Amino acid sequence: MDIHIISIFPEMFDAITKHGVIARAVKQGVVSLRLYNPRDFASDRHSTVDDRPYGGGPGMVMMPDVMAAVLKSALGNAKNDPHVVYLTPQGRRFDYDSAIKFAESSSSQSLVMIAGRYEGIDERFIEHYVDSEWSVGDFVLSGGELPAMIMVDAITRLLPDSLGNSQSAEQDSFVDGILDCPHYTRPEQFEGESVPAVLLSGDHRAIERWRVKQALGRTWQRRPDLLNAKQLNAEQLQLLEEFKSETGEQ
Ligand code: 9D3
Repeated sequence: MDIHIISIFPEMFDAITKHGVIARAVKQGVVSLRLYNPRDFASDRHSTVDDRPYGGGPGMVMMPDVMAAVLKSALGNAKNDPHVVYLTPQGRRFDYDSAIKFAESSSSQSLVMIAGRYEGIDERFIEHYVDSEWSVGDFVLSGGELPAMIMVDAITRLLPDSLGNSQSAEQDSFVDGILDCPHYTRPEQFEGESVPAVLLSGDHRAIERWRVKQALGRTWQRRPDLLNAKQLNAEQLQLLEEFKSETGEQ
């Protein structure tokens, strides 16, 4: 998948291109990332990319002509049928299902992601060039760079051959619509607490049952919205009831 990212702070993306899963995916050719700085496409000698808002008020607005110029450069490098994404607080909320859809379309579609700064981009540019608008949550950030990195990370790890261990993607929280179970490693005693005995038992069926029970129980405690969206089968309902009576909660 080729991803083209437009940002006035391209160095911020070193955070994902130089470390971890995405760096590995880039090295293996699973994904390619290219950055484009709107400043390089400004027409004045100060490389201005923003201007004061018509109608007055605080803040600055990214100029449509500069953004069109940088976008055309990115589109010129896109391999196939580019989809233009704009990261904005006004966008649709990005989640695991959206990440799957982007990953599934990755073989036939290039992605162009535009990270805004200031108050955002002139609306005429958005109407003309943007295919979809995305937010990563209901909190105010300083720009679209971190959201763009969040989306690239979530999508890249779903691409075929991206993770060294393809099993860990399948075992992800949310894959089954519920939270993960707790995890333990050595030492067996830590600050007076021992590891749950079942995990030391060697009884793999009992361990799997305990893990599913904990996952369901934690989802019930912490994210009841996820459980309500999911139809539990008879065994899952039984495990959740066991969790409730074992923890003394209802
Ligand atoms: C403080 C400025 N706000 C007007 C009163 C509007 C505003 C403009 C630009 C708020 C945030 C931003 C910068 N944020 C993003 O570009 C952004 C974002 C976010 O802030 N939260 C969640 N998802 C996203 S995607 C892009």
